[in-house]
Amino acid sequence: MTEFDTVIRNAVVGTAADLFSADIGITGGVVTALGRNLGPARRDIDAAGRWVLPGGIDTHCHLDQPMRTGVTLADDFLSGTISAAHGGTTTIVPFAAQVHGSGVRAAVDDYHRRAAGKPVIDYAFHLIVSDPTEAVLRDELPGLIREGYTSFKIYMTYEMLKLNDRQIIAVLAVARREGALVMVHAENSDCIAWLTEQFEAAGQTAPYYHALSRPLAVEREGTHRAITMAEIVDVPILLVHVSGAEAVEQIRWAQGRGLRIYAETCPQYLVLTADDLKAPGFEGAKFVCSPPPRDAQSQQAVWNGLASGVFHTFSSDHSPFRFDDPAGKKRFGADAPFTKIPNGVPGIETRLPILLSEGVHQGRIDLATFVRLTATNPAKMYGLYPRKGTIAVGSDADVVIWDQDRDVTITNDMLHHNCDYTPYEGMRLRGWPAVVLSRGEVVVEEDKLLAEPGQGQFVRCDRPAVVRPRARTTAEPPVKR
Ligand code: DUC
Ligand code: ZN
Ligand code: ZN
Repeated sequence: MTEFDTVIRNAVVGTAADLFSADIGITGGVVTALGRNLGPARRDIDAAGRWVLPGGIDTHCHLDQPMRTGVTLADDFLSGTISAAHGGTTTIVPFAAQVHGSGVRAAVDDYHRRAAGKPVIDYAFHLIVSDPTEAVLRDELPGLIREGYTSFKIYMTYEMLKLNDRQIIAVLAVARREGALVMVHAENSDCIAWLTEQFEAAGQTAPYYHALSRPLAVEREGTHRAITMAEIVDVPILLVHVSGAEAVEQIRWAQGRGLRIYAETCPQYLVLTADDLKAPGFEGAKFVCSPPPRDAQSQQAVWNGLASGVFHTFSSDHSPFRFDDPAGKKRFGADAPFTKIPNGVPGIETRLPILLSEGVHQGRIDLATFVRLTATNPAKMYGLYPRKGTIAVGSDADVVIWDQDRDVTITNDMLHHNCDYTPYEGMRLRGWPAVVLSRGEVVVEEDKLLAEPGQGQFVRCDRPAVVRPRARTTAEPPVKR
């Protein structure tokens, strides 16, 4: 008689806390036992000598998100999740983006339609709040938070998305009252606009000037202002895609003062620099994203922050625009000014291998930190823990068996996104996922997809533990009801 659906045998199991040898027993999609010499199973997977880690959770990626006219994201919920799964990610949290003049609930309905029948791994949604009307703040957000959409992103820049400080404070107050987490894109919009005008006037419009139009100070100021507003409202926030040494310094300063400031960074800020935007011809457009990649000093500051706990999550910010495509980076031609180049780089599949190779194998972070940044903390920050983000009895069997010493040279051909380039072309890595299980089902085995479209399930997020209100230290601000 079989005791388990599947047993992964002889695993070297890594969690955010421990590294231990065990068999992993799985029944009904859930881990039901961890121990030595587990009993018979319908399926045995031998993981001898391999690191077996929680499936990655990518809490910042953009799939099938409508863009400005004529520009499309290359990945939808099928190609995006297939790519994610091949890279060891088993849960994604992309965005349901509010369109100006329309509601947030309408966005949620729209994105559920976009996803229907497609994902091969589990998914939740963050909201993007771009138009915080009275109805959105009073009715829609509280209702949606109760229904499992417990985090929302707000922008300090981008014309159709940005909020002013008064609006940001109003959104933060709702988050505080309802127990939601606000993710902040922190860049000073007016400074970017002024710098951009100067470069345009001087005819300096090549892709590299994108980086110069958004210098460290632009991110530093936005970061400080976001921290200040969070402090005034007394609510935690998470600063997304932190790139520069000066922003890291602000976050470290705030954390040192006891503020609940959380931070995310991404692979592009570890292994790319602004010099990549100087590539010949229009090639630099491949690396145009916001904030832009920085320099070696900022890379080091970000690595230090990953190792020391300044950062809590490591996401891809996967924003896949095809390069040689009139609906992608070349929407306005192969010599378009940097202001016309869609912002974003693809990276949903390469996120974990880059961090494992450059971080763990290079000795910059340990394996527990890798797990914490890529799975456990994302689950905790967004209310998915302990169902997701760990290997423990009772957790979903979202598990990656790594071939941790495999030599890999990244080429776009080996990736499964629908993009025609990767910014990491030619990069040599050590380690790649060998077998990926989502709720106990093998979805990828030795580079072969075994999942069916629609196999991934929508998961509701609880209110994250990190945002539960604590006693105020200053007078309660009046909150409109
Ligand atoms: N910047 C963002 O804020 N989002 C998507 C991609 C990018 O470069
Ligand atoms: Zn952003
Ligand atoms: Zn983004």
